Amino acid sequence: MIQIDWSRGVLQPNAKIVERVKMLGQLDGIFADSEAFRALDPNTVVYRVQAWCPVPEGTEGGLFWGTTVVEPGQVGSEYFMTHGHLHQKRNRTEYYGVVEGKGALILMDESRSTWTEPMSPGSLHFISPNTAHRVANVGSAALRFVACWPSDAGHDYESIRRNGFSARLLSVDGEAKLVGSDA
Ligand code: PAN
Ligand code: ZN
Repeated sequence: MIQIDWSRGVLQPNAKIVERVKMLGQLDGIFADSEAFRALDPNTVVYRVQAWCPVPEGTEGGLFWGTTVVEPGQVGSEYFMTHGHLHQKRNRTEYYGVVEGKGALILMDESRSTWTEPMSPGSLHFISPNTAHRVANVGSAALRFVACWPSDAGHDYESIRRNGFSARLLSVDGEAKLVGSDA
């Protein structure tokens, strides 16, 4: 049996959960300010994902469950954020639900139009088909959210690595502001 601590999203037991840790060094090229990026320790943890995958990856009709914890921080004026991806099967959708912290869900549609949804405890987010998604922590404490997605969705990180999103979430005078990067 899997247990979730709803106050923090933590999944147990560890033996049945897959855990991934993303450090800054693995996010090279994702942040705009490469000078600020180089000045930071590449071993800094940016986010962690715990996932429960009750069926094999790629199974049609199954669902995966995951908890992501994004640490607070910035690379220059850009907030710590997840890599971001499209689902390999573009019509596969997803739910995100926030348990703790303050963030922004950054979404981009097929025409490269980018917008954000504010994330705070209790906010629930539906990620539509064909929509790239990434999460930024705009607060000063860890941002914790749970996610549920189809087991055959797959993850396309390459398109984001190549083309990015069309806008970035920057701290401008202490406020989160979406700034177009290739408009
Ligand atoms: C989430 C993400 C998780 C980490 O579970 O995989 O938040 O973000 P990246 O996958 O972009 O590194 C999800 O959207 N699954 O489909
Ligand atoms: Zn996803």
